[in-house]
This record gives sequence, structure tokens and C-alpha cells, in this order.
Amino acid sequence: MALPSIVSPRKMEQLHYGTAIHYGCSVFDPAGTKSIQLSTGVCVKVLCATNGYTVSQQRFDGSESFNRTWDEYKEGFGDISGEFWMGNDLLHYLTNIRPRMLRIEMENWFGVQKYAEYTTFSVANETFNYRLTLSGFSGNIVDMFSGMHDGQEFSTVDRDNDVWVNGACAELGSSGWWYKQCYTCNLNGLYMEDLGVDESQSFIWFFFTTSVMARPLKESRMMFK
Ligand SMILES: [Ca+2]
Repeated sequence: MALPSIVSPRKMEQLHYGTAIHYGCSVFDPAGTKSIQLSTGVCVKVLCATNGYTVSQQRFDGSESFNRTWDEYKEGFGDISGEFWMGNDLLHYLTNIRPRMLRIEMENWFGVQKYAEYTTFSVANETFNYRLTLSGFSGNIVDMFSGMHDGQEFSTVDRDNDVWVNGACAELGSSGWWYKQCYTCNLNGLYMEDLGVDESQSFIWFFFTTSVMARPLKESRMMFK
């Protein structure tokens, strides 16, 4: 039976017997792409990871530029079978329809894998410049995200919403991110190989390994459930 084009979230949940298809991925979904229908009636494709996570960002080979405009971050870019950013409007929608936790998985150029998790994660709407709410850290890495970036608005090369009065962090960091003045992680930063020197303007999580401050990362995946 075809779904009506406009349906309230509660109604949708009932139609799907509690699997809440519009929320994103569920624990019943295999890893891979999935089409979901939002309460607005719009259908979008999302990438599901195992354990019910919906992937919002993925990088692993530098094939996609993440130095993008406000509108590109708003709509999303890349391909969910490759590198991509989900899009801030959808990120807002899916992280506000119910409470979310965030998991970030990262790998450096030496095959070291780390993760960070946050029990509370949401992104405000465009009126509030996609302000980030992030807290409740756990992981096997130093928390370089919530301390600096919780409560910050999103900035891009063409939209400076950071708190740095005399400059634009998005220009410095060459990406769109929840910059303050400026960052302790920059997961949309410039993709570059680790050549054994600190590259603080790159795709980065400061002190990814405790021995070095700012070496470029090779892979990352941000996902929520
Ligand atoms: Ca500024």
C-alpha cells in the first residue's frame, strides 16, 4: 500500500509498526543504502552502518572536496557509496526528530583506528546556523570535539559564523565545520597524506595519537542513532 505523501511522524511510526522508517536507519537494516520517507513526504537515500547507525559523513580517499559553500553543506554533497556529507538540513531533521547519540570512527595513515561517542548530539536548523549540541563523551581517544565545538554555529568559506572577530576559521580550516576560534578537530579539513609533519589545517583530530598534535587523518565516519 502506498503511503500518503504527508503524514505526521507519529502516524508514520504506526504505519510501520514501530520501525520508525523516517528516523533514518534502524537496527534491523543491513549495512548499505536505504531510502527513507520524511514526514514531509520527501524521500531521501541514506547510508546505514551496522547497529542502526545512519552515516552523516564519510571520507577515506580524498576523492571529494569538502571545501564547499554554505548551500552545498546545506544540501549535502558527494555520493553515499563514496565520500559525502549528508547535508545540514537533513542532519537537522534527523537529529531533532528524537534524541541521538553520535559515533565517530577514524583511522590515521598508519592503520591506527580510534572512536569517539557522544550520548547527546543534535544540529539546529538553518535559522540558528545549524548550531551543534554535543555532550556525553566516551571513547578510546582524547575528546577534541565537544569541549571546543559544542554550542557553535556552522561556518563555511562563504559564511562566517565563528567567534573569531578578526578572521574566518572556515578559510583557515578550508572546510565547513562548527568552528569557534577555531578548532580542535576539523573532520572536513583538507585531505592530505601524513608526511611526518604536523598539518594543522588538514583533515584532523588533534592528538589522535597522544604523541603527535596535528597529523592528517586518512579516514573518518560520523554516524548517529
Ligand atoms: Ca569570524
